[in-house]
Amino acid sequence: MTVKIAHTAELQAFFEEAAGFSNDLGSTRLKTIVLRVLQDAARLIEDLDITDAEFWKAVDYLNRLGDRSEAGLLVAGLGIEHFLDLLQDAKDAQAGLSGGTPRTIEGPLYVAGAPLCEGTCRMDDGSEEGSATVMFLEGRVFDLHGEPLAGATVDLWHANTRGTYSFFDPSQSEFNLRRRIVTDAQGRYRARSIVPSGYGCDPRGPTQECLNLLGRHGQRPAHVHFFISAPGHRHLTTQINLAGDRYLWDDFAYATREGLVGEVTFREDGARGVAGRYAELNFDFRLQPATDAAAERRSARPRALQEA
Ligand code: MBD
Ligand code: FE
Repeated sequence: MTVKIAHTAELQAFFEEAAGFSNDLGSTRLKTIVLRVLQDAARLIEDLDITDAEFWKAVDYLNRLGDRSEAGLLVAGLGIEHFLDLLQDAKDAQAGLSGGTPRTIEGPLYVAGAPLCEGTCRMDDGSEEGSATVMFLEGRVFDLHGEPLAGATVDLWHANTRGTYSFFDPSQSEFNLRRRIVTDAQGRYRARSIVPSGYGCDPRGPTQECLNLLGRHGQRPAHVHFFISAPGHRHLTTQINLAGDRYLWDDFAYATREGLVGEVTFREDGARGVAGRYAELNFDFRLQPATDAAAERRSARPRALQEA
């Protein structure tokens, strides 16, 4: 027989006390959120007959997840970060905001403050020369009328040939494969970089441990992340996911969306001063107008090396 007590007045009063509602200090917003977490956790425990062993295993899991700084990875892998995009899309639809390049998740691996350059730059430090394929990534930033946006900031980051990111992979040089490019008078950005590989969760990490128990892999297709911003326009967080990757539509983080698939063309014509095979990836972005000043900026999510 299942015993249920979480709904009783006595328990509700107890959770309100635990959430700080019997004092007038602290944050009302946080109290409201914590009360809901306590109520929902209690219901989950009684509804699913969570055993003591299961409960304490979950507590231990959270400790291990934090020890490895994988909380941001787990929320991506469980599709919660994608859910936030779907929710924002639905809010936009209701508010009549539409058009432009689709948003998709930021993921947990952005680092603020990458080198700034005008119009064009090289993103890789040359350390994978010989093993990596050179990639010329370029495109333009437009508004919804098709007018090019000069002076837009294209803040982009991607993995190396092993699927790892500088800063989080301490073997890479500072800001390797991370740049901020200001678009030229034609709204154009150009980068010389290398073709990235897809990311895979650490097979011994707590996120993959959970995914294994869900019968799931922890792989992402090769991709490039972008923050695009321009005065008067709405900040865009998005990615290009590369066509032809076996994980393109089987992304453990659910970031691939229609309109965000990039076609890589491989050439071997000696043009662009590269000996041998190189890649080209062209991708344009379209920004919505900003409805207020806050819409021009990225969210205040905590990030690595946030600028002052
Ligand atoms: C990544 O590179 C990434 O983009 C996401 C969303 C999750 C883990 C690694
Ligand atoms: Fe990524």
